[in-house]
Amino acid sequence: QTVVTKRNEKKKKKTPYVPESDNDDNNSNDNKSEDEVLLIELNTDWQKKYFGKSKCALFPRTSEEVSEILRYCHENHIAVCPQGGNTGLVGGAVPVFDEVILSLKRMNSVLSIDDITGVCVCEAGVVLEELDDALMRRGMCVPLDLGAKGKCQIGGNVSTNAGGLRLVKYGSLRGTVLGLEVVLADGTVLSSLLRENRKDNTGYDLKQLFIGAEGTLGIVTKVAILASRAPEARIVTIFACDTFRKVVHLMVEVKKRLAENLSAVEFFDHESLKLTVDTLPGAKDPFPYADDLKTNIQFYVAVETTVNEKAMESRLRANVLNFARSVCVLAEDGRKSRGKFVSILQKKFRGDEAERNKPNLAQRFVISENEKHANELWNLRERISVALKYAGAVYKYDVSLPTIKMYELVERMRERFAERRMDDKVKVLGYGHLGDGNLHLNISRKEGPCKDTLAMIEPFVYEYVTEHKGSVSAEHGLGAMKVQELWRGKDAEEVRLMQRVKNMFDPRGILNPHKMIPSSSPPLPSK
Ligand code: FAD
Ligand code: 2HG
Ligand code: ZN
Repeated sequence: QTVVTKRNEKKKKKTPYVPESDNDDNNSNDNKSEDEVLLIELNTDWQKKYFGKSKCALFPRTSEEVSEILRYCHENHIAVCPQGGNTGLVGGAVPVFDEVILSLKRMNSVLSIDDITGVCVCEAGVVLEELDDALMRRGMCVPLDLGAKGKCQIGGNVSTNAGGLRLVKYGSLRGTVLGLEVVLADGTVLSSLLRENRKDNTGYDLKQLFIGAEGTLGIVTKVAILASRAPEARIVTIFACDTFRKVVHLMVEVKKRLAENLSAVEFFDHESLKLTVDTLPGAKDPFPYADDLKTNIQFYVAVETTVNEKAMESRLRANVLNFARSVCVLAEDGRKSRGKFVSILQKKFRGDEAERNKPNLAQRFVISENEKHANELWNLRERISVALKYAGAVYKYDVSLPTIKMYELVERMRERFAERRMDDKVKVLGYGHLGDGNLHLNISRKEGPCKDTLAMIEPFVYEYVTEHKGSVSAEHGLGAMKVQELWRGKDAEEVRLMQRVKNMFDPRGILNPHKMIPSSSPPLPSK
């Protein structure tokens, strides 16, 4: 096999807004040795919400080393916590107690890229952005993109079945991951699952069990993934809407009319935009004059469209512009002077019959002028969770709901806080993957964590989601945060089957204990 990148090759960090280490408040570490500081880092999750107490972290370089570690731990009943980039948001990648941390960071080689089939084979510890760079050099890209790309690893992505921003285009990793190498709890290396065929209908598709297993069934050591053709140009458009109903109808129109070029359709509310603009340097309100016009903008829809050939960019731009003008009350905004902007508005207001009859799903829109501008606009959505990192204690919920009902949960949450006069202490933000019916509800409290706040949120959120036939974890997994929530919304029989699967693969329960699979029976219903 061709080794496309050398192990541990140093790369320039390209996504600076995902903090590489959690050192921003490490003054108290002054008297600690390097190893102690590293252990603290490895025991702490990205949000600084979950803290393990492990005294041992191992950094294997090969599958054989992973196998030796697991064989030893299995024989000696030692618990292991697999760790990728440690960007997970549900406390899955840090120990609960003193489990051995098994970090994949040194297994970071891209092993082969097949120009004919587009299949790429790599070790699990390759950082997503570096894998993308390696593929880009061959005109391809990873069929997955998320805000943590500068730090998360492909093995972590597979183990969480990460969804991300482009699922609308590429589908789930369950479709694009073609094979895996996995080391089982007793040290057995399962290499035969590392297949590169697109089609294989022989027996049960066992690799699927490890996708989204959050390290509870085995350690993913290699991944074979079907790369996509890299687009040569992209256009990002942000629409501003006044109601969530219009947001949803706009999404339906986008999917219908821009389908061929659509790569993402996301949304965020005004509270999210405000926090991002107030917190992150360089983030700007895309509609700075909206207030002057007394428009009631509450929501933003971010649409990303791409073309595979640069030559097609102008045609794409014309299509997107046509679409945007046909659904918008007013003309596009842009980085224009106030004078010019007003004159465009006046022209539009004079509109003809067709103008008056259009659906008016959006109030305004802004379309990217070039790649730099596209990035600026896209960051307003992609970086919301980074802005939240600076907003005090944050309670995160990642749920699936029927799209049309999705935002009601955010409104209900705000009402609950208002009823108890707690609304001045918290910010309730709603954003997410509109095209996939995936809401990110985030509640931040500047003054830090508080039991009363948590009691207002849980179990209400989980009950609401279950009642509406949603999912309590759309894409982040269950980790330690939601391990007991598996009972909710799933039949007890289904959970028991999962417990049996876990028991079969890991009879001694050494792999990521206390995560994802609850060990007990369902909680008794509260009276
Ligand atoms: P880790 O956090 O290290 O681990 C996650 C889980 O997988 C843990 O249970 C761990 O034990 C297990 N694990 C890790 N590596 C392995 C392995 N090789 N073998 C077996 N088990 C393993 N998630 C989304 O789905 N969509 C998003 O859009 C998204 N955006 C994000 C944006 C930001 C800024 C941040 C901080 C996070 C975001 N996430 C998102 C969450 C997170 O990035 C993903 O869950 C990601 O897939 C985790 O990868 P990781 O390498 O960091 O895994
Ligand atoms: C995103 O889509 C991530 O930005 C993070 O999944 C969501 O921080 C969150 O709640
Ligand atoms: Zn997400």
